[in-house]
Amino acid sequence: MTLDDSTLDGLAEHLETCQVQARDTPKITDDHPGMDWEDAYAIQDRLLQRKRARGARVVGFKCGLTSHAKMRQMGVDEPVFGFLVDDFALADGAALRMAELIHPKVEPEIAFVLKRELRGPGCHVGAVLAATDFVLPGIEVIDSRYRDFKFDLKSVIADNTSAARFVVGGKPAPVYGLDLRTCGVVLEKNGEAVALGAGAAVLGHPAAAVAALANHLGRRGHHLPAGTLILSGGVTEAVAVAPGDHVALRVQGMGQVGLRLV
Ligand code: 0L1
Ligand code: MG
Repeated sequence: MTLDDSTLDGLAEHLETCQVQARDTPKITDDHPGMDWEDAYAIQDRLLQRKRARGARVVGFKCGLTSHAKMRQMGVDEPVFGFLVDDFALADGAALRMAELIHPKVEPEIAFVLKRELRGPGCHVGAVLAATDFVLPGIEVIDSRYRDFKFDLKSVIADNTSAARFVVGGKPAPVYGLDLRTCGVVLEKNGEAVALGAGAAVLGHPAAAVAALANHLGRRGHHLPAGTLILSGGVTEAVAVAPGDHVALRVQGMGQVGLRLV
């Protein structure tokens, strides 16, 4: 750790204010270039404490930067992780008000819901599949608080990995009988397919991202309880949206889920 408590608190407050007021900021490492990984996750923890103090409840976690292409682009070799609270959840087909956000983008993801807890270190794809109740399509709405999505990795971790909203739905499916690597994913905007991929784009297998999350939490003394929802990471690049857009995600064997932007 390089930052003291009051600096960590101040940065968490600053990022949350940007989120609540839907205004952007230069990345925080501009003023704190010596910030380390522990500082970054400590700011994220403080962001969560602030939300909890106002009544928000943790409903799950997200994995970010899970595609090898995006990791190479960012010069990193492991994903980043964030939390999901109930305030972020939208109903299938709901209207998302753009005025509440800065510059949202949507990502097509495969979501997991656990029937048994997962604890790292030592978690692996097999353990994740054994602990999974079902998988289902999920659209993550990311909204970096950083101006023009310009950030480095430590800044983005502090900003809860750009988490803003999410919707899950479709036809939840048990993992037995599904090959999540070859499972096709189609993201449509206004009826047109704008991003296509398969589950293997996420670390070779989406369950590998969930295992990496369990191992990350294990190193920090936490675990994933039964019932946790996990967004395993974008299968394709993120897609920008505008008011009037309708976004639908179809995932092979799991039905579809959608959002309207107003
Ligand atoms: O969920 C994600 O993969 C996004 C991680 C943060 C980086 C970004 O805002 O693009
Ligand atoms: Mg994502």
